[in-house]
Amino acid sequence: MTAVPTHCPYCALQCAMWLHPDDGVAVEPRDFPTNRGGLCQKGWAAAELLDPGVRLATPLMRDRRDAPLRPVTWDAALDRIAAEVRRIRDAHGPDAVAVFGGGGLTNEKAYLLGKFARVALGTANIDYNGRFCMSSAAAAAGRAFGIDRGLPFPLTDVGTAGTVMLVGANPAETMPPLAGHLPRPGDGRALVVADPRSTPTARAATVHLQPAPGTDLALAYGLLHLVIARGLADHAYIAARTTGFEEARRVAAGYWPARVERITGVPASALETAVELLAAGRSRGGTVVLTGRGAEQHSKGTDTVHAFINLALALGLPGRPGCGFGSLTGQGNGQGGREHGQKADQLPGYRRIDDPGARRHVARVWGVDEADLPGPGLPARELLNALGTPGGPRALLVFGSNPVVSAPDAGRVQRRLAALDFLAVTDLVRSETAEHADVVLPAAQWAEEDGTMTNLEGRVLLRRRAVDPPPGVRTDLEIVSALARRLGHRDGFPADPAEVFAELRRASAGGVADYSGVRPDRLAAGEPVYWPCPAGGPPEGTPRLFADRFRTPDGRARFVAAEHRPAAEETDETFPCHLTTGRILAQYQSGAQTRRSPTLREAAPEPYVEMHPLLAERLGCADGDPVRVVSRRGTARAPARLTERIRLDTVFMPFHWAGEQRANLVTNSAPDPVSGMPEFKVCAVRLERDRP
Ligand SMILES: Nc1nc2c(c(=O)[nH]1)N[C@H]1C(S)=C(S)[C@@H](COP(=O)(O)OP(=O)(O)OC[C@H]3O[C@@H](n4cnc5c(=O)[nH]c(N)nc54)[C@H](O)[C@@H]3O)O[C@H]1N2
Ligand SMILES: Nc1nc2c(c(=O)[nH]1)N[C@H]1C(S)=C(S)[C@@H](COP(=O)(O)OP(=O)(O)OC[C@H]3O[C@@H](n4cnc5c(=O)[nH]c(N)nc54)[C@H](O)[C@@H]3O)O[C@H]1N2
Ligand code: SF4
Ligand SMILES: [Mo]
Repeated sequence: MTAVPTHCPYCALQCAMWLHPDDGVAVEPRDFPTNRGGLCQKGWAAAELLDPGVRLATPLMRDRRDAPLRPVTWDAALDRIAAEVRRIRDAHGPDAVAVFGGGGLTNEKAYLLGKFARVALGTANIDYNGRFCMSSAAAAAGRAFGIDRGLPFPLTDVGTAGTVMLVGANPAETMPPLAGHLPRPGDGRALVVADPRSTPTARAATVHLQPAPGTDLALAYGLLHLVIARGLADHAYIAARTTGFEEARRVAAGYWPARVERITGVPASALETAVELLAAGRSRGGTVVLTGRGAEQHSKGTDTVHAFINLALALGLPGRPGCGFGSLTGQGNGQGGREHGQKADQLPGYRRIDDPGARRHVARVWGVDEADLPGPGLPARELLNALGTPGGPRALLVFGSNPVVSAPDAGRVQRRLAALDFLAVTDLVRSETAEHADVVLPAAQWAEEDGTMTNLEGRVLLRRRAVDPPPGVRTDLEIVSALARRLGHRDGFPADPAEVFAELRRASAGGVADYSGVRPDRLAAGEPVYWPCPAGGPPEGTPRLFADRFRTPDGRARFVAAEHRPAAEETDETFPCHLTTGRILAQYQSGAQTRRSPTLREAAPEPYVEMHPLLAERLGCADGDPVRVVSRRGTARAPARLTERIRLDTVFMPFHWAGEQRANLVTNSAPDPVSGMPEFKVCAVRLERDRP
């Protein structure tokens, strides 16, 4: 077999690679506009997970909660799931069976899972881990621009911009090949980074703003204040293309530099430099403002993203050639996964499930009565918290997420899972969540099946089957299809990805995320296709949005103003320190996959608590000493790592490890009122020395 062109199984950059099936499935980087022939360590090591030795090879089941999981046949496992679903549905109604999906699933899987929940299970309760990822950015972009596409322009536009600002993003570790598009010292371009830590990304910056965690909202208004005060706002653009500026101006008036310095800790002089660079970039190839999870994973994440959109609008960036605002989508299919109906409030094509027109259209495509389609269900955090409670879901089917490690306040999530009558998990590996399940189904992987992914630019890509899945393993589509059949749906749930994609295109037609004109032959040829791509329009779809109008009803972008407010949990005498959490280069997410890769495990064997040496001195601990990070919710344990690259009042923990090393035993699930995003990025903790 010859080399197969495909894309990486991990993050939303979806770097292009060749797979050589005859050579032990060797990975070779492939040239592509996004990764330009680069891969990170995770991409290089991706094929290690195809090894049957580290993955699930057969369905597992237990008859009682205290019994061990043991191998069973597919028929036994699927029959058990169908029987439990029927029993629980008959006793407690269809909403008692819930589904939890993932932003790593292909478009076809996300689509079929959404349809399976609404049609085969009849439940309103389907949601997914993307709520923990892009929901604040999505909510703000939807309101401000009328459409949520993480980057409304190709990534190469970032590569030509004279000034790039990154707020709470660390692509040097989270998307290394993307960093190749960023300004570099000495190349005449400017990089502004806002991050409480001096990350590898921040160290390459022209200006590094180092705000206290959870103060970006004030930071954004401080910048807007200066833009207006210095006469750098683009008033012609504001008048012609936006609404709501006066309210944003009124709020910004209250954020003079000295006050912002008091709230954020960022010196007024640094704010001034940042504003000069942001304004000057406009005539030097463009200015681009990008947010990441550092700004978004807060109980005020949506207002914070709005505040940076306000800044971008005041500077006249969105829709101007070479300029713009965007948010860096994280999960492999974080973009497509939030468009095709695995969200509680959504139908395919980014339609709202409470919109009568949307219901009519999708019901027709699905061949069901629109009155039978459920309404909106519970979003991720509420869904997980309601499991096994009176009136809450009693059965949960998980596809492609590991919430025991990745959900906020994970100790509580673990207790909720234990309170369920029935839990089924479909995964590649025996994840920490699978350990809690009554039935575990082994799924095929990226290199073993075809499917489409939508990358962080809204570009639709084809991932191809390069090798056969091991015997005993089935694809997610085959699993959903088989379950639907057992629940009485002989038709409507095909296992063939091409068939599902054809139906997805019809279901999305006329929606915000319109894929109806996405031609499979273009995807197969590797030609660019960006949604929206309506049938009959240009075959490449829409690489750049907003040139003439925004997607709001009046065609104008909206300023949305809100005052700064403190984090949901502030530091005090008992919990005097901020904890923030995030990622490191060699591990991915809950670590379910990457902790099983020998190369990556060697590169990053264990978590750590990053802290300033002066803080460590106060604690009486040296580099490498075991410490406990204690919050109101729980305790995580890891060795101390001393570095002057973090603020004195803040410690950082990566969240990729399980058991007692889980950062999420400590984090706060306090939600953003608009997006439901939990406050992963700041809570109050105390540090204690641990016994070795
Ligand atoms: N290696 C690796 N790469 C990944 C992933 C992975 O798990 N591992 N996951 C993928 C996914 S799903 C995602 S969502 C992306 C995430 O990509 P990023 O957003 O780049 O990743 P994070 O490390 O979560 O957060 C970025 C930065 O926010 C900073 N930060 C923390 N609190 C605050 C704050 O209050 N304000 C500001 N301004 N900054 C703050 C942190 O110090 C951190 O450096 O990465 C993707 N790529
Ligand atoms: N403290 C803290 N917590 C966080 C964050 C943070 O910054 N700090 N970030 C949050 C963010 S941005 C995210 S995106 C979430 C991610 O949280 P999770 O979604 O839990 O992370 P993953 O490890 O990607 O989980 C995916 C699971 O699905 C499996 N899987 C992968 N591909 C497939 C497939 O095709 N089919 C099936 N059936 N299974 C598959 C993997 O083996 C893995 O077990 O974590 C969130 N949690
Ligand atoms: S940057 Fe993301 S897509 Fe690229 S190789 Fe690394 S994990 Fe894979
Ligand atoms: Mo994410």
